[in-house]
Amino acid sequence: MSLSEIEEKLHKMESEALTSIDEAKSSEEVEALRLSLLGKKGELTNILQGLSGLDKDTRPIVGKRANEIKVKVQEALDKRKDDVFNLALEQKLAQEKIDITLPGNRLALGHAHPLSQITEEIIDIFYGMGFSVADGPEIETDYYNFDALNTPSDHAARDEQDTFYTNISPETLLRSQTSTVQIRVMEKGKPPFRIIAPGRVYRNEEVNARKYPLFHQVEGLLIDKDVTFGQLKGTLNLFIQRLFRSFGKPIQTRFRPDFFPFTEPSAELDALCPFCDGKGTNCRTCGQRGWLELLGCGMVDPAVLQAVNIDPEEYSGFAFGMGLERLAMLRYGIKDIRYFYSNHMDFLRQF
Ligand code: 2NM
Repeated sequence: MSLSEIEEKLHKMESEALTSIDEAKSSEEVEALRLSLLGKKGELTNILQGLSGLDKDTRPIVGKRANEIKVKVQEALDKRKDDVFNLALEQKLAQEKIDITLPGNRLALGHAHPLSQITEEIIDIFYGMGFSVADGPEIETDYYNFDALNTPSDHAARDEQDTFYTNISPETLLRSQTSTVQIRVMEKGKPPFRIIAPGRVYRNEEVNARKYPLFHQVEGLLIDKDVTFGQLKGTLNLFIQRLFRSFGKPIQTRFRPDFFPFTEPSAELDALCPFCDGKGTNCRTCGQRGWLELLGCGMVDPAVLQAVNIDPEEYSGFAFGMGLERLAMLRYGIKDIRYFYSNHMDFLRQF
């Protein structure tokens, strides 16, 4: 073979190699080409190995040219490998494109139970008037539930028909009011006191739309020097305005005489029915009465103060108690107390 024939063969080999490299579609194809072009049995290796058979003048020219091709092919292989990699990546990215404007999967978010919500609101309102929160046990003794609260031994509330006694001991019961907490606080501390006691209470009652053997109360207590019934009225009237501010109008209140063993005098706080504005006609909420009974209250009986070693000559105070289910039913327009304990999502989601 003449030099020019060899050179032509090399040129052809080079352009064929570069073309096939350019046409490789994957890194596997590129690696297969690397092996067939540059490997031990590759075409170029063959030529470079055959150099010794060439004459002295041709050998360096062919050798130089073959080495040039080897470097070119190596570079082309490396470049193609990068290119197919980037191409594959681009294709993958295009295929797996994410539409970030699609709505996501919403996590179901819970919220506080309506009874917890109204408890928090009531606590907030009394915080604003300087009260703090106290709590105590739900399993009580008849001393804290009745005796210390000036409840006579023959009082109807003590009856098993009304109160749940336990088999722990004859005097152990489920508290029927959270005033037990007030007694415990007064026993331990020194006046003045300004506390509210929210919590569960238990009364042995048949279930209906308005009654349930377990319900929730907030009871309040203020003990100081020279406390007046006027302060009681002012405090509770302001509380009612704030609790029912969602009605968007002032709520007219009135105090009617009532009786509790632990207060004297005692009163019932009524609100003019905000649903019928006191007219009563066809009003289901106030049962045609025009007034809603909201809570009980009064001046703490001196006998209660004596039971916790507070001198009634030096200190006086007022107390009040309210049922949360009843207030929540009025506030949110709930028709049946059993909804609070049914755990139906359709009910709970409304609050
Ligand atoms: C009520 C009504 C009136 C009351 C009394 C006391 C205590 F401990 F000071 F004697 N705590 N709560 C009270 C007074 C509760 O609930 C209708």
